[in-house]
Amino acid sequence: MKIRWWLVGLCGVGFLMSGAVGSSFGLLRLQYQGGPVAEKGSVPETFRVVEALRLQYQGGPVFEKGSVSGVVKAAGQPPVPKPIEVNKDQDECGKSQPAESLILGAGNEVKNALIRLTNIVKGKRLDTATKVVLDQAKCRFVPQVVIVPVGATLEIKNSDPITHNFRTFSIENDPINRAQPKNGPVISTKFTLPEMFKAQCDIHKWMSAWIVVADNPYSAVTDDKGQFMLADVPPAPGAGFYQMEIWHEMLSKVTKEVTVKANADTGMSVELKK
Ligand SMILES: [Cu+2]
Repeated sequence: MKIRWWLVGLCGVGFLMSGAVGSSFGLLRLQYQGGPVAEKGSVPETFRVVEALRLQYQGGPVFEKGSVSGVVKAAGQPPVPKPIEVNKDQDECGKSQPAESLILGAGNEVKNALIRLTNIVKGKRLDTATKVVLDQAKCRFVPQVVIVPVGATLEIKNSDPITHNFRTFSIENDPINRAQPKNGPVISTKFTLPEMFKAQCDIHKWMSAWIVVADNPYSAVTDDKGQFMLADVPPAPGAGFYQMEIWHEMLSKVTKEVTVKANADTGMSVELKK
């Protein structure tokens, strides 16, 4: 990605001069100015600068820890996709595969919803040394939604005795499009910019996953009971609140304000509409 470094530098000076990190981030977000766009691309330059500023999340020790936990449910009775007929490699993949685009529990609990705090700028360290594994096993991606910190390693494995072709649809990060034969080497990669994008196998069309490249450590994916937990969250500065985004590929995206208290859990109940 091309960054106007002088512009980033200019914003950086303003950033440093405006005091506390939290308040200056909020101030900068308010300073968006609409007008003619001289260089038009798929992502406007202004957005790119804001994305660059988002990387200024500061990790360190958290002395006053709270947490946010809860359950995500689907409203009403959204239609659950039918199993997908398998037309390739049936010996390994079976005759059908369950559709993973919407998995609901008995009480409409949503599996694989993404929860993240979007405006937190200070908290625990982002673990950039970690290795996150995305496996292709029994002709499915495991997990189906995977969170990878910016700069951390994603290892894409193939545990099946057949060939898969791993392909991503990223824009900010370099896309990947590589065949991965059985017993083939692990594809090891790093993503440098926060972004959420789809991945798929070109050979087996039902295989898809979402990769979430996170620039702060406060994101989670719901389990098969629809539950999530964000741990070690410091209370928002100035008795404020955080923006919590809840997203699922087939349902609505919801943003909620969440207040975090030291040594306490904040319970959230989230309903996503179709
Ligand atoms: Cu495949």
